[in-house]
Parts: sequence; structure tokens; C-alpha cells
Amino acid sequence: MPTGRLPARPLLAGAALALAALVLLPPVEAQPPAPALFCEVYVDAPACAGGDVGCDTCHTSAPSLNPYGQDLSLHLLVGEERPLHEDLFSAGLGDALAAVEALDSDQDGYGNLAEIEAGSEPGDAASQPAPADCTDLDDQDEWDLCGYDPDYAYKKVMIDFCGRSPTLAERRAFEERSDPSDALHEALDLCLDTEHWRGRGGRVWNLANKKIGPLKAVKAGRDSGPIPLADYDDDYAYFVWTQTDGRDARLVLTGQTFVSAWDRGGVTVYEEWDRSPTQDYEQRGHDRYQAVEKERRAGLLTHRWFLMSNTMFTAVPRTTAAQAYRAFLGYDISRLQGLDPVADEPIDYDDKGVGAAGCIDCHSTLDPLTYPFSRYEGIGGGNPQAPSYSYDEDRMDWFVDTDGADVADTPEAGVIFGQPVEDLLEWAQVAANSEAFRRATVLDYWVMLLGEPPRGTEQGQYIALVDALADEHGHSVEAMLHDLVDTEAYGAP
Ligand SMILES: [Ca+2]
Ligand SMILES: [Ca+2]
Repeated sequence: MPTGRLPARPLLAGAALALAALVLLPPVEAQPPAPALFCEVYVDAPACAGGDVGCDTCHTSAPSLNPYGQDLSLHLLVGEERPLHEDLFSAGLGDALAAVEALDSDQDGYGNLAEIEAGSEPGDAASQPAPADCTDLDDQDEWDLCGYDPDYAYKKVMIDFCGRSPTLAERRAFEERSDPSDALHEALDLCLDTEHWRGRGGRVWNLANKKIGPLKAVKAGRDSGPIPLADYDDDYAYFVWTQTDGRDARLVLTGQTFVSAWDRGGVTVYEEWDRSPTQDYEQRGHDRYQAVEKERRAGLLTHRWFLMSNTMFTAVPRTTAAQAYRAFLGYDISRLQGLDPVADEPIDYDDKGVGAAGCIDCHSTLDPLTYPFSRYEGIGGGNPQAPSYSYDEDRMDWFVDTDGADVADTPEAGVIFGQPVEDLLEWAQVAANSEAFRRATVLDYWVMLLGEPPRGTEQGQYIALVDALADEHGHSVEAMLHDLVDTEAYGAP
């Protein structure tokens, strides 16, 4: 069970917030302030360590509620007409939270408050508080079950990063070292240079799968498919390059060069290059060349494959922006994550009905997020004179026939995280410097190495890595990994 009680609720802060909501916010059906309000009440809850809780605390998916959300709804302003105005919701949430604390909404045997304090999900029976008492079974087990164990961590580093168990001789040598920490980090440095970790098809390479979404049928270049449209090897190689050798991981979104992966005697070598579209066309041909001029490039966001597979033929490429937001910033808008509504949006330049009830909550975030992507051509549909996958300032003018006259008014300027940006380059800068980017970056490796997202009790260790990525680590993934293998989450058996 959790060791300490949370401090009393800061009612004044909650009241001030509710008052602010009363003055400022329009009536809507979804309740964007809920995650922040929850953490105003449960300041020290592990789930609030990074700011707001996720929407999945109360929702299964929008607008469906999980059992905890349902109990909250039943106790929230009973008798008041639904949907609730946001100001009423904000004012009433505190009492509703208190009213359901003693219930066990998901019926997993743990009360809601106990779950919130322990960092498990009160609305998910599969999520339960971890046993707090560690039972040391030293007599029966070679590992120290209650804390960080260097021998265990060493073995895990060898398997995770080198792809093999240490030999008996290596294990003996490690055990005999008087400075196990130094020995561990030396092993990690060696493993970070192995093919298993950084080679073509290695662990870092595969970490990009969900970001890139490879599709053999339309691959160009090596192992090309029947309809070669673009070569995602460029994207994989570029991604691995940004994650290795101490490079700044923000280059994923902000870099303006390209990278190719070459096999040199069984070792993958990553080679940065910087050709113009014309030069690349001449060198690699029409089905592979990168078509965006250097001054308009924003890392993977403007790579040919990304524009081909996401923008395709669409005028206002919402899919592209949503994929960028999900893949690189960890926010899935379809699951109500990362909502940051912009006033008077969506304007619906392309007449898609995005202003309708039920759409407006997501699109007031997604559409302004999308505008900066709108000048980058996909497979086609825009200016027939402009090459596919290139930047074209006047691109929107060419969609009037298919998307209506207003589409030509779609701005290039947009908004991300509430911050106005002029174009995709500014969008990428704001994104790459955000905490969301650091969280998503660390989370990728955390899940890869530990098999699941940080548990409630591990939030502190996770957030420490997220913060350090910007400071001590200088956005180097390898520096972050050196700290990750020192965490108890990694090194406690
Ligand atoms: Ca429960
Ligand atoms: Ca639970």
C-alpha cells in the first residue's frame, strides 16, 4: 500500500481555476480542462508528475467513459442538465472527485483514492497498485530484489544493447571490478556501437517503424515494390543517425540534410549528404530523389516518404499533421490527447464539415496544427507544374476545383501548443524544443527496454530523464541512455 497520504486539497487554487474558466471559456461538450483540474486536486499523485493526467484516466476513447469516469459523471452536479457548460463542469469536478474516492469503480479490489495515490488507473481493472513491500529473497535468488543490482543491470545491458548474454568470463570480469558503475557504462558504450543496436534493421532502426509506416508495395530503391513512389530507407537512416553518436535528437524534426545507410563489410555506415533536388534527381532518379529545397526542410517531416504516405492527394493534410503529432510528440488526437484548442477554429477552408458538433473539439487543435503542412505537395493534386513532394507556396490555389473556393485562403501560418508559427520550420522548432518531444523520445526507449510505459511509482525516474534530456544530455539519446540504465526501474530485478 502507499506509504504516505497526499496533502490536503488546495481548494483555493481549484476555485481560482474554476473562476478563470467561468470567465474565459465557451460551452463545449468535451472537457479539455479536466486533466489539469484533476492534478490541481491530486497534486502529488504519481500520474500527475508530468503535469496533467491522460484523458484515459476517465475515458476509454472520446467521448466514452471508463468505470471511473462513469462514477464521476454520476456524482457530478446531479440534476444539472447535460451537456454541462465547461464552467459548471470545472466548478463541480472537485466535489465529484471527493465523492467517488471511497468507491472501487473498476472493481479490482482497490479504492479509487488508493489507486490514484499508488499511481494505478482507477478506471482499469487490469491496472492495480504495485505491492509496496519488497520481499528480499536473497537466499533463493542471485539478484537483490529490492534495489538496483549492478550484476543484473550489466547482464541486461549486454542483452538489450549488444544482443547477447555476457560470457562467463565477461561476467566474472565484471564481478571482479571494484568500480561496477564504470564497468557498466563502458559495456554500454561498446554495445551502442554494435549492429544489434544501430545497424540496418537493428533496435534503433526498428524504433522508427511506427513513425515511418513502411509499405513494401510502394517502396523505391533497394528491395523496391511494384509501384515505387518513395524510399523509406532514407527515413530510417536519418532517424538512426539522429539517435546515435551523441547527436541532437531534435534534428529528427529540424535537420536540413539527409542520410544514407551503407553496408561496409557487415557494418552499417551512416553518411550525411546535402544535395539539392536537382542534384539528387540526377544522382538517384525520379522515384527516389528528395524534392524539398534545403531552406524548406524540417527533418523527417519533409522527407519524401512522409509526404507521400501521409499527405497523398489532400489539400489540407490533417493526416500528416496528426501523424507528426502522434509519432514525434506522443499525442494521439483521435484519443483526445494533446488538445490545445485555438479560438475561432476550425475555419474549415476545405469544406469538410469539421466544425460540426463532435468534430469541433479535436479540429480546433488539429486544423491550426495542419496549416503549416499545407504547402508541401504529396503524391499529387496540387500544382501540376510543381514536382510531387516539393514545397510550393501557391499550392492551395490548385485545389479550388475539388475543395471549394475557400481552400485558397488556407493560411500557411498555424498554431502548435498554443504558440503561433509562421510555417513548418517554426512548427518544427516549437515541437522539437517542447517537453512533449522529450517525453515521447524518452518513452520510446523506456518502453523498448522495459517493455511497458513507466508505472506510477516510476514516474519520478522517467520525468528526471525527460528533464535531463534538455539539460545535462544536450538532447543526446546516448547520454540519456547512460542515465536510464542507472535507474532503479532498469536495474532492479
Ligand atoms: Ca479500483
Ligand atoms: Ca485499477
